[in-house]
Amino acid sequence: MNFKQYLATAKPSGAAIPAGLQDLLTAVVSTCSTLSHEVAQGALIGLLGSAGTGNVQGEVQQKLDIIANDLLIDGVKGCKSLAGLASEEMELPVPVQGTGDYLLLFDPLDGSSNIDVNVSIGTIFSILKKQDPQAPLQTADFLLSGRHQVAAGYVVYGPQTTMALTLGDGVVMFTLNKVTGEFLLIKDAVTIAHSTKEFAINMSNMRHWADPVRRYVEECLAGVGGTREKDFNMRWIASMVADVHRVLSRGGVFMYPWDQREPHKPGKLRLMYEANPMSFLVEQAGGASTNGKDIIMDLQPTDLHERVSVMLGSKEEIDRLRHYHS
Ligand code: P6P
Repeated sequence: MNFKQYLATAKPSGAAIPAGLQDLLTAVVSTCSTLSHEVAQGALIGLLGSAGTGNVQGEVQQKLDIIANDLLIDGVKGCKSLAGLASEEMELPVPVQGTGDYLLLFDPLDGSSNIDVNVSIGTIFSILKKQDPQAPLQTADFLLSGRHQVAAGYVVYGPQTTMALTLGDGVVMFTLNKVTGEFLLIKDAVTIAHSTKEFAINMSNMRHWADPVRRYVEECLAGVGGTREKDFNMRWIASMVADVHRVLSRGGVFMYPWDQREPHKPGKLRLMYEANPMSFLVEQAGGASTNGKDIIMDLQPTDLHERVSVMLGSKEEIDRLRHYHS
């Protein structure tokens, strides 16, 4: 089954996918197919390296960051149901139709520091239902908790170009057939095992972590020699899409927690277009996602680009982390 057939036949929670949402998802996924081709060309078409500019986050933008952002804006501008969009790469939201049922948020190319070393990167997207479709677009329209998402997903540009998607009724995965340009269904009920032996975190930050995170990781490292009933393995790709794809594919825990390097910031990752869409996918696959104390999708945002501490994945481990934070 290809993506178009899936959209036409799927009935998440018993109802057909609204035509406006089908149109928007088709535009996003089609753009990601184009982006997959651009990413794969890399140096061949002069797309590696820095663009020499910075984004609203104060980060150096890679050439592909800007290309991905522009491709996504151009790809969805014709969607009649899309009131507006917001991107990691832009300070303010962009009106599309101004009115309409949906709001699109995205990190156009997450992990872009990995572009120049040929490591998997990806696009993360979240779709919110606009509370008052007929009212003119305002930034405040986007400030909804993750519970208001009607769809979320990512496309990882790796050895395969694979998409994970949830419409609120489980998680499905598609892989791009680069000959036909079609995304074909590969998994229709993605689940995360409640237990795992694998965790992902940037260990070089260990001395900066809060005590509950340090305790959890030290116990994982000690394994059966300590308080845990098993030994653990560690992974860190430094590309959230790739790390979360591994968690969705074989279980595990992904952590980018608050640390004291920038104590005034709650974390590194962004709530609206990184943590919330990934948390929606993880919860829909039977996992859990927390900032340590709260469930991430329950958080009420106050700023479009606010950051959050993120710990997500296999439920038993996330429950343990929440207990250590209580
Ligand atoms: P660090 C990529 O820049 C990113 O935002 C996430 O994709 C990734 O998980 C994290 O930062 C990696 O951060 O500090 O390990 O380089």
